[in-house]
Amino acid sequence: MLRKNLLASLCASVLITATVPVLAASTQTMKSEEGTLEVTPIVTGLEHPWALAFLPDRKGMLVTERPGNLRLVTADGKLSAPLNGVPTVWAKGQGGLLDVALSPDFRQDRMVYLSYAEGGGEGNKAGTAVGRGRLSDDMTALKDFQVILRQEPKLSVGNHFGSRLVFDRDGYLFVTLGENNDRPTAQDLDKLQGKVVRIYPDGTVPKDNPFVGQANVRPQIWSYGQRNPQGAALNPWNGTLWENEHGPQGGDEINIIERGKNYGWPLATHGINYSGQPIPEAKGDTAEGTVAPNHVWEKSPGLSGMAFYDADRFKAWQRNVFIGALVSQELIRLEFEGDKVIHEERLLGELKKRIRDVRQGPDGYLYVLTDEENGGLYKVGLK
Ligand SMILES: [Ca+2]
Repeated sequence: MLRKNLLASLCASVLITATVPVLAASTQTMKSEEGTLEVTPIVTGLEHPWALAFLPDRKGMLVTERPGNLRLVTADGKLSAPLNGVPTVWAKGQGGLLDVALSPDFRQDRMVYLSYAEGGGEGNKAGTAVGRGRLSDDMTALKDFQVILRQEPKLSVGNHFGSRLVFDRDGYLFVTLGENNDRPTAQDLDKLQGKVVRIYPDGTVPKDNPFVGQANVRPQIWSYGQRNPQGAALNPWNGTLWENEHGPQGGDEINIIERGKNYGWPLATHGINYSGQPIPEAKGDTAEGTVAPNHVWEKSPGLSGMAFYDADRFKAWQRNVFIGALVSQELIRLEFEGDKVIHEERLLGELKKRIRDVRQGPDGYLYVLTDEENGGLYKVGLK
């Protein structure tokens, strides 16, 4: 009888704890080329998490959830209530709250940058927007949130918003912007669809941007011909901006982004339409005046967040690049000779989850988000 009661109360406590996100302690091990992987869930119960940003001084990290919540995960794995002061997002299809990045001067200004899908277009369409707010001292709210960039006109009915936020070494903010599934816009310089833009942290335009002063051209544009860039990171060894983007059916790409260049979409692509037909505008997998991808996958893994590994903790991973894959449900590890990919390994397939983002933590572990209704944050290292 006693035993039965104990069992019942145990079951009850399990039921209660299972309804709130909790610290999960069970580490899984998986084989990999560089040794045994240790994969530890830090938080579960996240709703379609999209991005994370580490706070300084091991204060934890900010995590976005696509339906519109920004939460704090403390260093010991506690998940906060949604922060106040986050803008209303257009959470449909691929839209919602997307990337999060801290100001390079975060210790002084406490500015948090968000990218997200914003509604309000004609016919209930949406576009990507970027804004910033000051993280309150008690870390429960963003104060005085202001929009600093928006795609206008808004053309998306639910697809291809991008977007990633990357500060370079000089403090310029780069934003990758999807073409809203409206292919020709990626070549239209009077629109911000299908572009990488470069702005000051307050949204104003640097005078040395490549198209400043030209008629009917958006001066924020840094490069064009992008499709749906859902990954980007600054190369820590030389300061260049790397971006990855989804091809259509086939043709996911890594690009090294240079000032004023045309990255080809939809004139040049290794992919075809989902219908099996060629992309109507495509001239082939190359086109004159466009930059070929640095690396291309003929079969699309569904690329998302990207991280360069430059920590000391795991020597075997140094100078590698990691990219989350949504469709193939893996973490891609790439080895390089210079800028050229010479080897690829697929990790975390055992999880069977869409990998949305990967970042290197201050402790040298990788932190990975899974894009699921019950998504998780995992810490990944080598044994
Ligand atoms: Ca391209």
